Amino acid sequence: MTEPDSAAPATRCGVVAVIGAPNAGKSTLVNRLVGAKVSAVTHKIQTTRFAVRGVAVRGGVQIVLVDTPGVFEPKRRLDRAMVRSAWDGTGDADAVIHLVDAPAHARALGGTPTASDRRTFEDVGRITERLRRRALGEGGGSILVLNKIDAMARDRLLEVTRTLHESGAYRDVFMISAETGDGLDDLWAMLAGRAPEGPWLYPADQTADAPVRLLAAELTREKLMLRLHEEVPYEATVETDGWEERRDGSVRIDQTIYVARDSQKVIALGKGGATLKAIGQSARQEMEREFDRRVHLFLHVKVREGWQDERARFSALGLDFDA
Ligand SMILES: Nc1nc2c(ncn2[C@@H]2O[C@H](COP(=O)(O)OP(=O)(O)OP(=O)(O)O)[C@@H](O)[C@H]2O)c(=O)[nH]1
Ligand SMILES: [Mg+2]
Repeated sequence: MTEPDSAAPATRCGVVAVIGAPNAGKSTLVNRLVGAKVSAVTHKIQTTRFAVRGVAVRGGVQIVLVDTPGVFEPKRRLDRAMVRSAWDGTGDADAVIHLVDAPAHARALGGTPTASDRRTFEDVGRITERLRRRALGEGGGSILVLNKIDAMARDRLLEVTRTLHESGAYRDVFMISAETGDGLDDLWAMLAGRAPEGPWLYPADQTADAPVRLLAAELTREKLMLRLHEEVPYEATVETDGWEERRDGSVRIDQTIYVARDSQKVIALGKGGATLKAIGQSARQEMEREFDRRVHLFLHVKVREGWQDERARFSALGLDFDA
């Protein structure tokens, strides 16, 4: 006969999806809570292309955070697959956070909004509507989290909160700065308090569940997005082709950057290959930090017209080609 082990403290584990318009700070929030870089962050929209799971642990609680691509009106096939991946990410979650760029929302409500503020405002409206319908169906309600409060006057927050809260889609409101960490302890306390009792889904020392080759490709794509302008980053994708462990503990990583046109290859290479070299250098440095080992990184640029219509490129990212 086995006695129930009453001495062992109960563990908790919850899955929390973070959804929001492009550029709301979803990846910044997930990285911050996890305490490691599990998802790419840039100032550009549409940085995250597929749902990424980061694992955060504090005390006896493990929270699996699902970072998702921004939700916007999709036009291309890749956009559709990204938006589908975002909503799919909320499917098996115990809780859904809707992260909103509060300063952008405040400007759209009554200020001097930019075109991108207006787009964000519309995206937020569509997300709220879908979450509202979901709340009616499941009686749950999502968590509204207003981000970037470091970048706005506090008195504007009230109006933002009121207009979003009256939709009835949300059961809680939090105000945070994912960048400075302001408000994150309160947010964590709520998430931890509501996490169901149960065993952890991941080992205590694991922070991400994406294969390391995919994480490495994302780090390179982040550097490429930061360094290249206009349409190039959106028409590029990165794949890890080779991962070779060396006896001295270092690793050789070979990656291909696919671009859609010759002119983009010229830009990606830069004068005498200088741009590619700089991208490679900062990607390698970050890989060495994240993987805690020496990295030899070899980047190749290939023109692949129409890669955005190739099934294989989508499955490399875990995206649904037929979304
Ligand atoms: N001032 C300020 N900026 C922030 C904050 N959180 C994120 N940012 C910035 O907002 C930009 C977008 O951040 P991301 O984390 O990439 O946003 P995202 O929602 O993941 O974007 P997509 O993946 O493109 O949908 C970056 O430049 C961040 O540094 C914050 O709390 N305050
Ligand atoms: Mg992101």
